[in-house]
Amino acid sequence: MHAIVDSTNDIARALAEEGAPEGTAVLAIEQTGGRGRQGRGWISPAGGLWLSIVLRPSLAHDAWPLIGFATGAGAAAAVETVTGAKTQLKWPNDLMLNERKVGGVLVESSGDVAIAGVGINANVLPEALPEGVRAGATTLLASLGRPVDLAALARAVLEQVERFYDLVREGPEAVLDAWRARSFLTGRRVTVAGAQMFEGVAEGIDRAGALLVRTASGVRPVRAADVSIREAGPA
Ligand code: BT5
Repeated sequence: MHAIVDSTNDIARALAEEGAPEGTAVLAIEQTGGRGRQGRGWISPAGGLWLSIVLRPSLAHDAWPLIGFATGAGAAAAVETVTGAKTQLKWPNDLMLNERKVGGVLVESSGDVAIAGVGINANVLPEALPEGVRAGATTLLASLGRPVDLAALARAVLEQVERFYDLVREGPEAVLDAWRARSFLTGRRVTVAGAQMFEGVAEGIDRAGALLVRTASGVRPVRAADVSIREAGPA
């Protein structure tokens, strides 16, 4: 447990390079350089759960993307276990509560190591998030109207991520099904902003974890993109 760090993923990576075993966990009260995907920042004030886990997957490399889905499913299950609140997962890596982002997952891999980072806005006041982020975000404190036991949440995330990570070895379907059961986008009209921009209806995820989007010209698998809900208009 650290007080203030740049990013728990960086600390976990450094520990892994020194030989830390699989399952080593790094927690911080506050991050000053919390990271999202593609160089984006992750706002991490005190009160949140900022956690990274060292993994040394004995998996074929084409199965590694499943680690992100396992981590997301684990984070969602943990919040549900500790709070009773129903969460959803927005492809590829957002944890949603009441239609807003309450957390996110960042899995970074190099060599034989993957670092699974989980951020959950637990006991965070919405005012602690900058205005631009607040509009699409929520916190457990704000949504539930009461603080959560952060230590219990941390324990639950570790247990549940381990549970789903272990399932990856048995093949993709069990993990993907757990993820699909919480899918935020399925059945909704979306705008996909990736290599190309297009609209359609999200149909779910395939065996490789690609988002399937039905368009007028057929179903398109989306491997990397930002996807937003499109509220009105034809698909
Ligand atoms: C994520 O990225 O959602 C992954 C977040 C992972 C954070 C954890 S905390 C522990 C570990 N250590 C790290 O340094 N990271 C991991 P992405 O999908 O790229 O979303 C980033 C975007 O979410 C930002 O550009 C903001 O718009 C928004 N955002 C930033 N902070 C937020 C917050 N606290 N709550 C909700 N949305 C936020």
